[in-house]
Amino acid sequence: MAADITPRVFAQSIQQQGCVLLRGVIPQSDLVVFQARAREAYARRDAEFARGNMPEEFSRTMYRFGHVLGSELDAPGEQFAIVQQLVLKTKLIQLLFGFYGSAVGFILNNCLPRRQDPQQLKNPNVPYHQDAAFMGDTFFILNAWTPLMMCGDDAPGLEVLRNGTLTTLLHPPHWQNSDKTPYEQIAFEPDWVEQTYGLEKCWHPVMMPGDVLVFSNFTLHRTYHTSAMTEERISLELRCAALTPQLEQSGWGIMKVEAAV
Ligand SMILES: O=C(O)CCC(=O)C(=O)O
Repeated sequence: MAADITPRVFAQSIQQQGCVLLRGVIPQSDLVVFQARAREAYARRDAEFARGNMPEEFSRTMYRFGHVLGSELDAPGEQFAIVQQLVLKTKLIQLLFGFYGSAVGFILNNCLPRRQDPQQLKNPNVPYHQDAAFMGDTFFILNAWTPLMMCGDDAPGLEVLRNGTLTTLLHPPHWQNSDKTPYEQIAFEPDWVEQTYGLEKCWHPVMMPGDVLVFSNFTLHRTYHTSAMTEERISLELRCAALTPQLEQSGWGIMKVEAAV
C-alpha cells in the first residue's frame, strides 16, 4: 500500500486483516545511517560474545534471539533514535494517532533490532506466534516492523497471517510448559496455521528498506525463511499502544507521544 494511505484505510486494514504493509514510508537517508549503526552494534556484540564476556542475562534473553538493545543504535546524546527518527518524523505517527484516537505510548523495552542469519547459526528463526503471548492481551499493541535491508527474497523476511478476526490470546500446545524452550512454548505449528486459516492467508511480502509492515499483537507471524536464502537481515520491531494509565504503569519503559514532532 502506498505511503499516502489515509488513517481510515490504515485502521480498516488492521481491523480486517490484522496487518498493513506501508511502502516507502521511511526516508532512505535515515535508513543508511541506521543500517550502519546496527551493523556496528552487532559487530560489537559478536566480539563480546566471542571473547566470552557477554553478560549471561543479556546472552540468555536477547542475543541468542537475535536482539541487541534499541539504545545501542543511538549516537552520543540521542535517546531512542530508532523511534524518534524513524517513526515520529514520518507519516507513521499520524497513522498511529488516527488508529488509536489518542496519544500513543512506545514500549521502549520492546522496540528492538533483530538480526536473522539464514543459516540460523547465530539465532534460530522465530516460529509462528502472537506477540500477545509475552505481552498479555490487555493492550492492543501495534508492531511497526521494518527491515534495514531488502528481505523476503535472498534474506529472511516476515510472514504474517492476514486475518483481523484474531483479537484474543490463543493458547499454543506447549504454552507455559517449562520443559520446552521459550520458542516451543509460544509456537503454533505451520500445518495447524495453514489448515485452520488457509495457506492463502499466510503472507510474506518482499520488503525494501523504508517499507513498514504494521501488525497487531494478536496477529500470528513468524520469520519467513527458505533454504535458498543466503543473506543476513536486520530489522526493527517498534511496538506501541494507546497511551492509557495502565500502559504507563506497565513497567515496560513507556515513551509518551502526544503530538507529532
Ligand atoms: O524478525 C523476525 O524474523 C521475527 C520478528 C517477530 O517475531 C516480531 O517482530 O515479533
